[in-house]
Amino acid sequence: MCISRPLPVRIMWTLVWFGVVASCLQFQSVSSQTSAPVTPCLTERLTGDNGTFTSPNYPNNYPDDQNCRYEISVSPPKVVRLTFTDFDVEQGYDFVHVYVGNTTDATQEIGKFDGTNIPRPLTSSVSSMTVRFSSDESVNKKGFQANYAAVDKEFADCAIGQFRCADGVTCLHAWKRCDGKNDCLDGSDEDASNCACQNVPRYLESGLCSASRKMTLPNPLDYTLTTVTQVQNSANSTASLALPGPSVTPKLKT
Ligand SMILES: *[C@@H]1O[C@H](CO)[C@@H](O)[C@H](O)[C@H]1NC(C)=O
Ligand SMILES: *[C@@H]1O[C@H](CO)[C@@H](O)[C@H](O)[C@H]1NC(C)=O
Ligand SMILES: *[C@@H]1O[C@H](CO)[C@@H](O)[C@H](O)[C@H]1NC(C)=O
Ligand SMILES: [Ca+2]
Ligand SMILES: [Ca+2]
Repeated sequence: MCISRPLPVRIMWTLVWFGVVASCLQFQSVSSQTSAPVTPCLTERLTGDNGTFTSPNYPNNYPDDQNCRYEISVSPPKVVRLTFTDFDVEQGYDFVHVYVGNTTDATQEIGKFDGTNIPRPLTSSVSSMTVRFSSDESVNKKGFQANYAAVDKEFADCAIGQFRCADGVTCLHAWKRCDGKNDCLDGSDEDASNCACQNVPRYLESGLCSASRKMTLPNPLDYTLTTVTQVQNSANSTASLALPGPSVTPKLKT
């Protein structure tokens, strides 16, 4: 850092200050002369059923100011499974983002990684996945290496009290359904045709409908129940009556 302590004699201090400023300027011009020219990375399209890709220059350090995009697409109905095999990205400044589909829209992001921990394997719910790598204007690391493969989609077996998104792989707390906010990447929890409010007893009201003493079906107690009568007659409904206190979100005895 270009900082000096004050000296007791004022004239000395002034001289030292000019000396420090001059050496700072000199240092800056030297460092800007020696910084490497920026090579922008191109979008890489990966369309085989499996493959490997890396950050630019791997296994040497990646350059500054990168914004690389890797578009992976496999043959439907297969989906993409991504496995990192090496990972070293400047923590807090450079990042690897992973998105479901051929997009870098923030709403489709399923992971954002930096540092030196190898990220967990990630699986897309559709036949495409996009990886983005960004680096800032200083400090470079080795980067990453990753494999991808076309795999069969594994449908989630969501528990009672959960909602399965239309993508078939994501389970949410059922109270996140019809609450006015997109929680499924595909927005299926807010699908208006499934969010009509139904009249139910006060102890069952939830989410978007709670102001009107209504709830949506399938319901947070058991998403296999599709009518209000089924909900009211269910053991879970009876059980929830026995719970203490008012509950905006129906709870289950555990
Ligand atoms: C990758 O694809 C090739 C040819 O498409 C195939 O022979 C190979 O078994 C695949 N490897 C894996 C790990 O799926
Ligand atoms: C992704 O979308 C872009 C723009 O729509 C298109 O040009 C590109 O070919 C797509 N990539 C893949 C792998 O399908
Ligand atoms: C809620 O319903 C599920 C499925 O019908 C059942 O397995 C579970 O035991 C019920 N829970 C309670 C507390 O009754
Ligand atoms: Ca950096
Ligand atoms: Ca929601």
